Amino acid sequence: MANKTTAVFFPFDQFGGGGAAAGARLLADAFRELLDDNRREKVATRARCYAGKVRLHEAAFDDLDALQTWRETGQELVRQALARGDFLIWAAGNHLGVLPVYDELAGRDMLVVQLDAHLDVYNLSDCTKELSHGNFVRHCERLPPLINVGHRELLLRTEYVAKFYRQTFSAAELTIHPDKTLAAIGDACVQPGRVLVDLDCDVLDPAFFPAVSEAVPFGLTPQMLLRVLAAIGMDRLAGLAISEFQPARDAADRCLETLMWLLEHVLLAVYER
Ligand SMILES: [Mn+2]
Repeated sequence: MANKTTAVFFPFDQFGGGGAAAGARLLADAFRELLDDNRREKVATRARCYAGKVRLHEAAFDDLDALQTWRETGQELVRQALARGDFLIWAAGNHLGVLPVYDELAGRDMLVVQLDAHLDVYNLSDCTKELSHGNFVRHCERLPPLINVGHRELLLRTEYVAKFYRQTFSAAELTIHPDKTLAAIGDACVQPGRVLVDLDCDVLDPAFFPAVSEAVPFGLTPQMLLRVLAAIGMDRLAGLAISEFQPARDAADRCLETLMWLLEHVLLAVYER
């Protein structure tokens, strides 16, 4: 069981997916409210298993200095959390805001399972060559071992994708052959090190989660997302990153509630294991 949890809210959303910083800030508010509610509750609830165990850190990017050093600042926050042996919750703005986590995990004994509609290695004619939320995996000097689950890619060729990803499991494979694909995901996660799950919200189908900037049809249901997490194995989980939540496109806080439910579910799984 993890000693403590470091929950970092990292509202960075430059270079694609602008507006997702508000998502990270909204999650920070909701998360703080959750911890406060738990503290006030006099009846013994399951939430007591993580009471007093969560450190919350909210980064801010409201001046040029903070923006210029975003990557180093982020990496240092991840390094400190891992050095303490904490479980890591990383709520970024856009997906690029998870890059500091990748930077720090490269060279460590940890696998990243990326749940994302996109393989963020786009080099197509209409894509910027500069660092963006859609190509940042190409820009890593060193990458942690990477697996994608839930992509809807129909253009990039297998040999190109294989330069960056150890394995990929598309949303279509998961839908057509769920049991076989879930078993293969579980097999891919059997390794000496632990696993960080990197959830880009657009892995979910837009019918369930419309609050993203780059929605793609034929996505995962929230129920399938739970099955994927179970297949990875909660006992292997070292952290959860969340990104690309665009609250301006949410409807009656449905997507916010989806993410908060997931965070509570993961905290319970970590501290009740
Ligand atoms: Mn994406």
